[in-house]
Amino acid sequence: MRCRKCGKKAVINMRQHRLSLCKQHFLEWLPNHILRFIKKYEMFSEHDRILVAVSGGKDSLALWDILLKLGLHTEGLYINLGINAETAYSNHSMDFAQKFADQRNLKLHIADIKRDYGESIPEISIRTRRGRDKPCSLCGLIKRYMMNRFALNGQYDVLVTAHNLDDEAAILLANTLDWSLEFLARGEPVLPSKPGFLKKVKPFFRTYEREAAAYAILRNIEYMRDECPFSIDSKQLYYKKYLNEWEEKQPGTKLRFYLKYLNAIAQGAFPARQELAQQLAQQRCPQCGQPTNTGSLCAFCKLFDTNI
Ligand code: Q46
Ligand code: ZN
Ligand code: ZN
Repeated sequence: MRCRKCGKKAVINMRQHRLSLCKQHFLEWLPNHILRFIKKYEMFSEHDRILVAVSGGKDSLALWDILLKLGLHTEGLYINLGINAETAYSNHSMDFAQKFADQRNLKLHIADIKRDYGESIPEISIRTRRGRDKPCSLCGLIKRYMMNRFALNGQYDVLVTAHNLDDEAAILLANTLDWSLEFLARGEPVLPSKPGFLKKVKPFFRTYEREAAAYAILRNIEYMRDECPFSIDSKQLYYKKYLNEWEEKQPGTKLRFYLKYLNAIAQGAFPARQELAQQLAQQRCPQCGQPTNTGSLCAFCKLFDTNI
């Protein structure tokens, strides 16, 4: 396997692009590839204040590194979820994110669910009896809320997350199997700002997980390799496994699946989206002021409501 650009030994073969590259050309190619789609989808420009959600894992640190390389003005946000029993997963992940930021003189903000709201994710999960063995949907809700609030309060222009193509394809598969129209209506890589919500973008939406991992390793980025203890046997990993099998037989399956879905959205496949946006704009949570479609406390504030 030889690099298509220089003929040296290739370090990665991206079968979906029919492209093999050596270390030097891959490290040049990936940031340019990302930049091309940042521009095409009008995610942000060099004038914007960008908040990058970092987990300490390979994807978010590789993406932060690339945004830095592209000369963009970024700050990071790490959310400590308090998943610290046995493996100290949250605290270790935070150390990797902090080290990355310190080495490059970057600003990393730390939000901490236990410090700010009094309980960790596992504790909230036990008290509310929501997903005690697998608090992932609760965790997702809390992360989305905290990221959005922090980004709005800090008056950033855009919130960036490092969801890669493997994540997006697995989420899409899960939502399609459930015909979950509400989630299918908002799976695009750019969610424009609307009242109470900052613009949210996913620059890695066309980047395979193995490309992000290769980039992190080749750039010698130190990242958290352990997975969250709650991810074991998660549905998302299960769907990723199947998608990888299909990808192996037919290179480009994941990319095609997700891009065709974006085409379907563009053709108006999920009109529920407009109605939902209007409902959200009209109603506010009496506790925190965030938009909600329930007419009462938002889903986040409900978690801490002692009247329930
Ligand atoms: S951190 Fe949270 Fe993930 Fe852990 S509890 Fe589940 S959702 S697996 S990305
Ligand atoms: Zn080369
Ligand atoms: Zn609220």
